[in-house]
Amino acid sequence: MHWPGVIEHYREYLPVTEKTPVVTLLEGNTPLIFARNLSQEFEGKIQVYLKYEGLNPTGSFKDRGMTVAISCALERGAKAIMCASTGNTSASAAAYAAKSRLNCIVLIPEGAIALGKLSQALLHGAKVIAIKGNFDEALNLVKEITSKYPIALVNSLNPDRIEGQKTAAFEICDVLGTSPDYQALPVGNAGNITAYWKGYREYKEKGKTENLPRILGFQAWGAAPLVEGHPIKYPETLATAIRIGNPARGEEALKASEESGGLIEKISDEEIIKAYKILARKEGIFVEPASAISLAGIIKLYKRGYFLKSSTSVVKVVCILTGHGLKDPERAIKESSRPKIIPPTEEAVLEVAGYL
Ligand code: AN7
Repeated sequence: MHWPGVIEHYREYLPVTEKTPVVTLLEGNTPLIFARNLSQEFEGKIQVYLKYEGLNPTGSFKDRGMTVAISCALERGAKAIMCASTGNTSASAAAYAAKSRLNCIVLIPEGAIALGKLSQALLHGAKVIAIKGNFDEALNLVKEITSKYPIALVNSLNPDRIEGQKTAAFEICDVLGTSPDYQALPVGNAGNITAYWKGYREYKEKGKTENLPRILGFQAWGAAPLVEGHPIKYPETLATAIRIGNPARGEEALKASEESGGLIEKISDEEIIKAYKILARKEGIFVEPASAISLAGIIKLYKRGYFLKSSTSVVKVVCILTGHGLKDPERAIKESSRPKIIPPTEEAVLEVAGYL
């Protein structure tokens, strides 16, 4: 089947008309992978599915929201777009802006975005500006500037972003034939958790599914405003994608977890790295650290006996893997042992490989 991108595939659920100039890189339709090895580790009590959003055109889930945000901005006559970003939004905005010939300005926190993401935004030709400040400060500036100048804001405060991103929930239900029992995902600025919850509810209202999943949102320990109950002025975590102290859609994230009967929890950087390695080594899936928090959270809750309270015997859990591992190659190298350097002889190779 030819996949036409999320707007054409889910047109009836999206705020587009015949007149909307659709800008697409054929995002969406990402694989939902059954994690057989991982599921065994949960003693058959949990079936883990991985929604590999890193396989979107720019390597993250942001493309789903960006195709809608950019198409709708164009329809309204926009000539320029702007966002603040911990990296992935900037890469996605830059790519879709290039395709639609829009001027793109991105504000990033200096020194705090992963190399892959920076390289994307730069090569796609966005005006990349680094501020001596964090994401939250960058977003405040973007809100100010876009309210005064004719520049469209494409952060997830823009409702079109949420509309596009909710299509991932549709895809999960379309593949499983039902909604999962639980859905785990990272929470940064809280746009994606808002989008998923909206998507699941809409699919149920339309009669496409009978149930709703419990939404499990995870924040990094040093950047967990929704768990602590107040903004964090200096958020810290190695998962730079979610190094956010004052989420724009925080209220909605709390609502999603409460209404669905789920929760929002904080996870340490050590737990994130452990899950990062498990995904790579047990399932062959390379994600960026922020994405590994979905699995890290499941492991933590499992150890606590959280899933035993569930009524069904085997629970289906979908972990959203939001961004590709190649986004942050420096982290992968930092967490691994360097290759040994040896003389170019058969003996030396076999010795290091453990065959001698
Ligand atoms: C890989 O790019 O905020 O809770 O500016 O890149 O919807 O913010 C990225 C966020 C999870 C959190 N996983 O999603 C940005 C940005 C990855 C991410 C999140 C982000 P939201």
